[in-house]
Amino acid sequence: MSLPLNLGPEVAQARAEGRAIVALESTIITHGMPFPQNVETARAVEDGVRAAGAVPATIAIMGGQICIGLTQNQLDQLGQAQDVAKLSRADLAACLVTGAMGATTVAATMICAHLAGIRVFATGGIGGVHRGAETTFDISADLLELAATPVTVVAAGAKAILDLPKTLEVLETHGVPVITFGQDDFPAFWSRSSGLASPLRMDSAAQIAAAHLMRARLGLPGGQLVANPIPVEAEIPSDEITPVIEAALREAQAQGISAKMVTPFLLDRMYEITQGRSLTANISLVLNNARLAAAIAREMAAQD
Ligand code: PSU
Ligand code: MN
Repeated sequence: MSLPLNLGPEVAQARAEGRAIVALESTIITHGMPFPQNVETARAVEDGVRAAGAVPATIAIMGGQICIGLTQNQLDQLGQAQDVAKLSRADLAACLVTGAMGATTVAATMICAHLAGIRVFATGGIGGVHRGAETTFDISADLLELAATPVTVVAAGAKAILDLPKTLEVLETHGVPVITFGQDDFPAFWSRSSGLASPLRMDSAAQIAAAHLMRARLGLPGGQLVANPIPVEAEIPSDEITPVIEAALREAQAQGISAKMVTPFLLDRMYEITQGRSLTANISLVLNNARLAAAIAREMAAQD
């Protein structure tokens, strides 16, 4: 049986021509931002990839197919649908078999991108080790996917709703290169610095692309995490965001939020507490990541 892979026309053409393609996830659309900003942002991010000379491929599961590159209609449908499944590695096959609509997380997007031969992926923030993981065991499957699947993921670091030191430790254990772009400190999503040193630093897209290709030559499985700091003008300093994070975490605990609902719950509460400012920052950093990912994808296409 063939793969249930459905390439959008723009992606199919780019693939035939060997052009640079950047994968984009869909959980950020269904579970990360409210409508209509989710759909507007998804379109702006796609345009940002095009303006930087690559082709965007937003990935989601629709009608029993892995859709690589959504039409405007599909994007609208996804952005407004209720009860879309949040898919990680564990849920992907089941969703394809049942025909339900599913949004791909970082982990699932990496798997689908790799099946389609796409090596670079831009998002906002990755999942990680949650605070209190020593009792809940809540560690995102995104981390293990980075260890297994050869896709370079550009994110603005990880949110400080997570336990960032433990997140870096788990990445280290599993052999995932964590490369911060243009600075020594690992960024913390809304803030440019987490106060933690980044394991690696690179200052050019060409080097990041070369490092990805070198890992493949060495026979090392897995991808790379590229941490791209939020633009200065969009940053929310950590002394402002920390109390908001703590309030959201307290509410999650009081309401017994667990498993897959933890990240969406926290994002939604932070949006409300900051009166939308967390979303404005989120949109700005995703656009910034899309541009860097496009530059890396172009370098990779040029180097091989
Ligand atoms: N972090 C964010 N925004 C997001 C997500 C994470 O700042 O939208 C989404 C991504 O799709 C990520 C997923 O892959 O949440 C991680 O979920 P979990 O923690 O349940 O693994
Ligand atoms: Mn989790």
